[in-house]
Amino acid sequence: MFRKCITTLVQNAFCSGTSTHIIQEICQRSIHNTAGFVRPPKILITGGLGQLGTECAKLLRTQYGSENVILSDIIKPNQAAVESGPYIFADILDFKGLQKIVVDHRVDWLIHFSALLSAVGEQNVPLAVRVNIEGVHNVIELAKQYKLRIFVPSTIGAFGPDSPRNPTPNVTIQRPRTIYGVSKVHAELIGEYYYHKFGLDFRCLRFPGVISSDPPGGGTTDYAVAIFHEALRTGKYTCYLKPNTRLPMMYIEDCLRALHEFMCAPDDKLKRRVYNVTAMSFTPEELVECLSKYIPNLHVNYKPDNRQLIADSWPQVFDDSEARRDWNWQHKYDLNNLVDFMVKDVQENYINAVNGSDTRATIKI
Ligand code: AKB
Repeated sequence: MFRKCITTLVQNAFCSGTSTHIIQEICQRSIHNTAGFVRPPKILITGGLGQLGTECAKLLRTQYGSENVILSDIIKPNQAAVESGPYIFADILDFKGLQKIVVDHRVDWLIHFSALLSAVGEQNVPLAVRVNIEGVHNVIELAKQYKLRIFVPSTIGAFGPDSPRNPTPNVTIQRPRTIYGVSKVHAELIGEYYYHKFGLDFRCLRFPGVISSDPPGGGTTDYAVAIFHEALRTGKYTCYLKPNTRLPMMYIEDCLRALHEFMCAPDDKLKRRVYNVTAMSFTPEELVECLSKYIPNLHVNYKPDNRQLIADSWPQVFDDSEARRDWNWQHKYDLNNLVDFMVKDVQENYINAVNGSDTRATIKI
């Protein structure tokens, strides 16, 4: 079906004199097989049961077909994950196992989400080194051997106290003070090295804090997700960052659209392999002010812990002008519509789903 659509699209594009931009895009998004036909890419997502994996699979499955997007992790999946499309066990520390998956499933693109985030990485440095550094060695080498296009996310956490924080440009000093940040700088550099040395199609976006109704695990920006769950359930929240801690953020839909557009961007548009992307920057008190419109009696207090030190070394405002210039990155969600979507999503899918609709905190939707 997809092949037929693409073939027709390509024919129509040529016949109707469609711009080369569209033709390039069709070609970038698809793979030529030996018979010269185009087919959708076969995509493997590692760390698929983390914050981004399931939603990323959902988006890519609408584009390329359910059977072409394989979600993987070492965690036992729930029923919904199994029913939504292919799900397999993949341990990123097992190189042979990864080779077998790529060969058996004829993988073309690898989206590598497996990682320990900033706060949890500090609690288990040896594990973070294994997952975030050895894991990246494995997938980069794998992508080289099998000529895969590979996406590895980086982060605002790849910067540190010596970096300019407002704004933080695409290329500047990077001296992070967390193992998470160090491992992400390493991923950026080894990916770029493989690109220059071996022609590996390595693509990397530095994401800010990503906000989704699915809870993330172990990050410094997680307060901006946890607050929705807690505040809607109880009308209260204790924030582990100071009220004026400004950090770059984006809604998950923008984040995954950025990832997909970047994966499809024609090679000749990419002046770099690593780009900053963002949508907004806000502080806990600005988020609380916005959320109070929905929960008028919301009560938030502030008890900074060691995550404050991490946040204080990170960018406050992220300069993503190079992504906007080179491959036309544009965000859609600002603080107001992000809060509106999050309130509805968390209320419907988490609070009401557990409690029934009568026991929620008094909210105005
Ligand atoms: C974290 O807080 O560790 C992550 C990130 C910004 O990379 N959300």
